[in-house]
Amino acid sequence: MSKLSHGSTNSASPVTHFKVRVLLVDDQLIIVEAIRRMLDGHPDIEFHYVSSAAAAVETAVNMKPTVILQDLVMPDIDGFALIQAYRAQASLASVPVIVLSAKDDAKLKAHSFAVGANDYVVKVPDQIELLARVRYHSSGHISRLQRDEAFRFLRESQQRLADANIELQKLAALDGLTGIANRRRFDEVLPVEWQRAQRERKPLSLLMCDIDCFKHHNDSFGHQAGDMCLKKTAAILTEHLKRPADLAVRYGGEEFAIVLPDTDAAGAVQVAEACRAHLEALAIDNTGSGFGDVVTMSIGVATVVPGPESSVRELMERADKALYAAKSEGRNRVCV
Ligand code: GH3
Ligand code: MG
Ligand code: MG
Ligand code: MG
Repeated sequence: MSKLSHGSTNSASPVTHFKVRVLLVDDQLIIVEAIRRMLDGHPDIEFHYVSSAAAAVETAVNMKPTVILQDLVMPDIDGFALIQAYRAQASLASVPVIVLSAKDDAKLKAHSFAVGANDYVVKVPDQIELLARVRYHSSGHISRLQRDEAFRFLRESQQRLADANIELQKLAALDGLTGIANRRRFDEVLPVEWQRAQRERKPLSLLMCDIDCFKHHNDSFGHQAGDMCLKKTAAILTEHLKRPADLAVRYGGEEFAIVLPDTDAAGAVQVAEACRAHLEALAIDNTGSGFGDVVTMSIGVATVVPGPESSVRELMERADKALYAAKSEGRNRVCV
């Protein structure tokens, strides 16, 4: 029996060419050969046969024919009983059955239809007529397969689109250079954390970090060195976060921000100081900057327990002010 060969099952295209899978059930090999010659060589048709009635049902269940050509007179089981046996199988209940009978007999025809046949052809039929009947009875099945295929393709396309959207949303929240969250993410998260802190009457801390004399580093060591320094700084900030809700973002240029929910001033200063010391310890060359020979950063820390009158802007302003103080007091320090 040849291999199942409906169209491609990959999801690239809904265009598939389903073949008509004909199963001939006949004990006479001369008939099998005659029918085979009529059906073979048509690209839309796949010919299969079984000559033993005893094996017919099992063969049919396994090969899932589009249409069955059924001989009536067979040695062990007659064609009528076989048609009834097909109809008792869920997978064969609606497969079209064309009776192939030696006799052009009205009673046999009537009985064939009574036990569930869909058509009756006197053998040996004319090739054109047989092809027409086989294709006619298969058309519903093929169009169902095509419809299923089209639906499957549609479902998969929708799933791919949804996945791509999720990926896009993730990408839209990330900074392209450093891979950490970006300003957009910060703008989403900070108000949410602010409201949570207000509701739960818990402290919320914000760190604004700015690399010192970064323009000098860029000018003296090149833009690529500057980019590398930004990546290292981003990695340090992320490394020093302890809780899942903590968020480090590249706020813009050489400025970073850290949001620390449920963290008091002492805890926030501790994180800030650890980040500052870590960057300094990397000892990235910044000779000639006028403020030390290695890259450092200044960090402003603000902590609030949001009251009913306070606003998220207030927290930002306080962190900015603290950063400004850290710069004016000599850089490479943490100010509150
Ligand atoms: P200060 O200590 O006062 O913060 O001085 P500064 O030189 O760090 O600050 P300034 O704002 O004058 O310079 C920031 C520099 O950061 C200038 C800009 O070229 C550089 N910069 C901003 N974004 C990027 C980037 O994506 N890559 C690189 N390599 N440099 C950047
Ligand atoms: Mg026979
Ligand atoms: Mg700056
Ligand atoms: Mg700077």
